[in-house]
Amino acid sequence: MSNRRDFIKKTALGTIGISTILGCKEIAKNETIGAEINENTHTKPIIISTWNHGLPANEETWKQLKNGKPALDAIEAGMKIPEADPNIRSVGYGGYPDREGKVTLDACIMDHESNCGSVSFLQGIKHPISVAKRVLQNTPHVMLSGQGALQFALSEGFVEENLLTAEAEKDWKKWLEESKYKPVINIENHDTISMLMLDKDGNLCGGCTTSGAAWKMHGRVGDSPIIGAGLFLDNEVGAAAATGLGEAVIRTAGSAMVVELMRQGKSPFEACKEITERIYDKHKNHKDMEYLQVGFIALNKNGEHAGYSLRSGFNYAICDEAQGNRMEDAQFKMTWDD
Ligand code: SD4
Repeated sequence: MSNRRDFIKKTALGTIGISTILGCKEIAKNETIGAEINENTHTKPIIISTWNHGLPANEETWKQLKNGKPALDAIEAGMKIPEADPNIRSVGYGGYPDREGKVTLDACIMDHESNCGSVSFLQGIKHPISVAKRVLQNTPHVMLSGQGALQFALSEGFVEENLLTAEAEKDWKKWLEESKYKPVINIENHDTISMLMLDKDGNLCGGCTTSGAAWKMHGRVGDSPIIGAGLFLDNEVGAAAATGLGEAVIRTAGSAMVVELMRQGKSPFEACKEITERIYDKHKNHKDMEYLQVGFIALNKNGEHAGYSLRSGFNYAICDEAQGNRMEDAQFKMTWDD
């Protein structure tokens, strides 16, 4: 637990004075934990992404948009940044493997016409978000899984490669010494990346990509590739995405419910908070589940956005013309000590 406390402290300090440049203006951010709800942004386009690795992802997506690329291509390009980064242990190449030592990836993408593409339990392909986009564009299906997803990727020209880096393998071998099934979430602040975007025409789209919970059982699929759980949007209403313990998000159809609450008139903040609290209520044993963490981000048709998490430490990156690319600490229900 002390690790988590240190991490939370570090996160708070890390965000003080963060300054980022994004082809527009430089910003210095001074708010930290419990920052004001930022629901007054009315600019388009706007991109929001989970965690610190959302910053470079947003930056790339923004660049693509400015170069006139279609929204889905821009989302894909942004998400490929953390997927390719060997230092991010929870996404793509360099992600932690399952308990058998296999890196298995989940990803999905969705556009404003509710077209969806998704891959789950995909091995050996560095950019699952790109395969998910091809599923959307080139198949009559929404989701391909495992060997079939790999076969499809290869038929589309993707190249199979080893995604287990020496560092991730070392950590896995260390874990094997005790071999406890304890998904490690939110400790080092580099988790699943989910991205939501409202483009200049006022259309929504989103994506999500992850290597999932570390040391998961072989074959386990989380919420991230599941439309309605890890990601959902309705172009009439808004978009939502999740990070954290996938099982908890699937149980509550998390992202779909956040969007549905926005349809009923709730703000992004109110919707994220209500579903997070629903998850809390459904896990009465949360004290025995010290790894239980979920976080949601949401963006509505007006460009209003919010993030909210069950436990402290969740943050998300926001990028728009007015304020550039910056981090916001999400409000939360409880700390890791509660
Ligand atoms: C999963 N939701 O596989 C993913 C992991 C994650 O923050 O988001 N971690 O359950």
